Amino acid sequence: MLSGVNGVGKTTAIGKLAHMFKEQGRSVVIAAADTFRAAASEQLEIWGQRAGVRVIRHSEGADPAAVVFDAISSAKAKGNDVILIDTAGRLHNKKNLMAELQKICRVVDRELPDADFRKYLVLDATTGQNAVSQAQIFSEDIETDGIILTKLDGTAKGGVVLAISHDIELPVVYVGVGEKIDDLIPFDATDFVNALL
Ligand SMILES: Nc1nc2c(ncn2[C@@H]2O[C@H](COP(=O)(O)OP(=O)(O)OP(=O)(O)O)[C@@H](O)[C@H]2O)c(=O)[nH]1
Ligand SMILES: [Mg+2]
Repeated sequence: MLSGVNGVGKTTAIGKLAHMFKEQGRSVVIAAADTFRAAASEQLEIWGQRAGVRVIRHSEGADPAAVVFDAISSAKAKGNDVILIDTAGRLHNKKNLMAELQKICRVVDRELPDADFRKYLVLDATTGQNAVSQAQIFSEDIETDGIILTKLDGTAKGGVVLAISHDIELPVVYVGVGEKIDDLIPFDATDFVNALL
């Protein structure tokens, strides 16, 4: 499940992850649990087509947790082994939206108690120090397993990674380096530090 504030690159990262898992020979389904923003599901559908992956979607305004429930049922029926959950961009101070994320988590925990459920926070490298406070606040409300740091292809060097791993002790798992489907790479600390130096 990917979460994060508006526009950080969640949906793009879902598309890239779908492609990456497919390349690894996994069978993937995407849950379009951003039912909040107009056209979010359509955007995801395009990524699903590019990656060759099914997208489970409901109409705009539907309960995101219900979308996730359906995606899980569908994955069980079809024998998929990876479910990617896209969520609506939210400001961390919007309590109802955080509650919505927690509800999705409860559905996953209940329906797939043995799953390796990873909750990643997506952060935009170009937002600098603000990303650190986002990570702090999100990880208070949602148990977070790691960070996907996007837009590292721009001017940002991503020095913010050092602050995040130092202050919040969350690992960076993937970095986004562009807008194309294969512009997501697993984070490698040694490579990263060498590039910074
Ligand atoms: N250069 C660059 N652009 C990126 C990267 N990841 C995402 N983007 C761009 O950032 C913009 C927002 O991406 P989305 O994936 O729609 O972001 P989101 O977090 O899903 O946005 P909301 O659902 O509205 O909260 C798009 O124009 C993407 O093409 C990246 O790694 N590098
Ligand atoms: Mg999105």
